[in-house]
Amino acid sequence: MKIGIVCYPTFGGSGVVATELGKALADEGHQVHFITYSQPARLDFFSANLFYHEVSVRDYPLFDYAPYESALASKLVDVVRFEKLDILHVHYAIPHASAAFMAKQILETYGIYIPFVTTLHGTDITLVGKDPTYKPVVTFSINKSDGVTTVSQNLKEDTEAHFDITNEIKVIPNFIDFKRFSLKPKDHFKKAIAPNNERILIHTSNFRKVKRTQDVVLTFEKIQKTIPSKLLMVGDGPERVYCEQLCRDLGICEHVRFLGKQDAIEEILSVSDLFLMPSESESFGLAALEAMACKVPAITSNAGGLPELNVDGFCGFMSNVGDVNDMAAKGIQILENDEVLQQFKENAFIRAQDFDLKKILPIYVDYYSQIIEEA
Ligand code: GMT
Repeated sequence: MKIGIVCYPTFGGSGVVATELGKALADEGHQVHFITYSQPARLDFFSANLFYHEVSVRDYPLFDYAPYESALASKLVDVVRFEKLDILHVHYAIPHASAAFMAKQILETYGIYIPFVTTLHGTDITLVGKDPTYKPVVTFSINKSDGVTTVSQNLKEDTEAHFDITNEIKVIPNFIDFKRFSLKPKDHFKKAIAPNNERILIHTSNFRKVKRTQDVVLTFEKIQKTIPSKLLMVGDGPERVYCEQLCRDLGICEHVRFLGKQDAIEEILSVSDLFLMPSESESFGLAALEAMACKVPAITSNAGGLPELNVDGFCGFMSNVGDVNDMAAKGIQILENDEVLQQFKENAFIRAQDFDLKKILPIYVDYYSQIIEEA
């Protein structure tokens, strides 16, 4: 198949899923064309089946806001026409689904029919999409998509509850590529972080409010009173400064390292013992799956789609949003005994295998074929 992929080319989960999916499809022999405003973060190598088309938005003194959606739709028309694509797969509703619909309409005037699949990732529905500013466009473009997927059953139900959806939604969960995410021998790194063999806790995110990163610090502060431990905070974003201040206020700075944005996240996960994800809402929780693949159990909130990933008492525990006392108690339960910790680590790895790329990729391929056939 010749597949066009549209996504946000940033470190966010939707961009990661789109990029990893495109790479895997290309490995399988499909021709994959990424159409984005800059090179996706994990697409920094050459492959014969991968193509990248940059959407450049021309500025003009009249524009207070450059019309990205129109530039994207025009680029889609161009790429579909000249590369003869079979299907478009757009990740994140706004503005990708509506741009795809516009491109599809324009292409029909050339006698070209192109179906498009929209994958909803979470914040495009839970935070942004429900805003009246965007809701009519989000509803319309979901209903006009030839196929719609969500990354969890919870996100599907949330979408159906808050939008007037007439389309069937298919759930295809996030996936993990074990070729990249697996335990790496990084003992020297572990020694540098935890010279006295302390337990290592980790949080990775974009430090947006929805991630409740201050709860990570509060939970850690309680755990380290009982269990000698260190905390790694990976990523960057608006909440980071407040977390740093909180560490100062609590007097725990010597036990917390803020590492900023990191590419080789699997290496840092490989030295970690417990992952913390106390999010306010999380449609799936890809970062927790990446941790589990590297044998790191997770304490998460029970929000959104997290119960579809985290199996309470098996590969981690879940707590109510904001209940840092419960998260700390459950963290201590996992960390205080070597054998218990080892068992949770093995279980985390077992759970991650349910989301192996090898299992999820064929679901996408079959879905594309079905959509193309129905078109
Ligand atoms: O979590 C983020 O801030 C990034 C966000 C995005 O929209 O790119 O991630 C969302 O999509 C991921 C991939 O499908 C999911 O694993 C994340 O759970 C989801 N984030 C939220 O729902 C907050």
